[in-house]
Amino acid sequence: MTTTSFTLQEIFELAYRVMIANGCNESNANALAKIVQSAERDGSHSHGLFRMPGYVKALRSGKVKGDALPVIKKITPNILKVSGNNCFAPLAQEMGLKEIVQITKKLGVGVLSLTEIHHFAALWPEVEYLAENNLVGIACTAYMPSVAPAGGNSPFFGTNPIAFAYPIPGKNPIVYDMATAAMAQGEVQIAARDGKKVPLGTGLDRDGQLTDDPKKILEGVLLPFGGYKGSAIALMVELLAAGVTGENFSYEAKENDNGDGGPPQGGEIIIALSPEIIGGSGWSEHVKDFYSRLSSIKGARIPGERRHENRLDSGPREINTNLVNSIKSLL
Ligand code: PYC
Repeated sequence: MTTTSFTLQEIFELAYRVMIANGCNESNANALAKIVQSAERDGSHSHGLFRMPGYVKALRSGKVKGDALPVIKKITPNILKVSGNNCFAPLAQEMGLKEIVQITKKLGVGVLSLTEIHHFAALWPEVEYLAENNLVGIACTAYMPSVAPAGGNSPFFGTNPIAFAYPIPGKNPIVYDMATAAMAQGEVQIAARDGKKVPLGTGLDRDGQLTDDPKKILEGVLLPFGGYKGSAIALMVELLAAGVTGENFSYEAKENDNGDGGPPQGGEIIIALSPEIIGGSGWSEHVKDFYSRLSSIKGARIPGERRHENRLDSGPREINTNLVNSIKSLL
């Protein structure tokens, strides 16, 4: 694979310029370009520049409004609803998160319901922001059907990612963000592009047979991670992100989508909790002890650690040259 070096600033500028060239106003372009830049900075390639062609398709078809102004409404003292008016998710998140932090610090629990948004990015930025403010964050969103429910072999669930973050005083927060599919669809697409195999169990071909060929899985169906347990979590994500918010279930998102290849309209739910208010002031010592016992286990994986390590490198990132050329052609 041929790559091209890009500084983090150049990554931001490329994403920003492409968004502006395709009809975004400054606030939408800025929010989206920041998300793309942070994905590349942290090594989350399937959610960074790789998503740009899909974002542009959604703007060019008119499905996403590049000048959308999300509207915030307080439903109760600690439930906020942000109607995105068909913006890409990052601007609606940016607006809602600032306010839900203040609410949760006062009331202990905050719920942010995002509707009429188009989410195609990673979810860790939203929960990590909460943890940086000493709050616990949980977020999930549904997508279009690509994952079979356990026992079935036709798509019903989206990749339905769920993210969680917990503040650890004096350390980076614990943060995870995982598709409830055995592998995020973007990673399967990257493996197909790069001619790599994926682990058996990732998905089925169109005849319902297990395969390690990502191209055949993209024609067939992904499987949930962990069999019926992952399937149950994918189901929970549908019910929280679509059932609770009143937005599209994955099958509705597909039925209502124009098929342009960009992210469909959907919802996201973000739940914030204050350990200080709920657990009392001893929470920080308690969780520090938990963290030090966990991290003393040789080889134990701490979710979010790899991304935080990648972040220490402020140097250029290597980006697939074909991808760079296809993004530049969108200017
Ligand atoms: O990573 O599959 C994904 C995803 C769907 C919606 C937002 N991110």
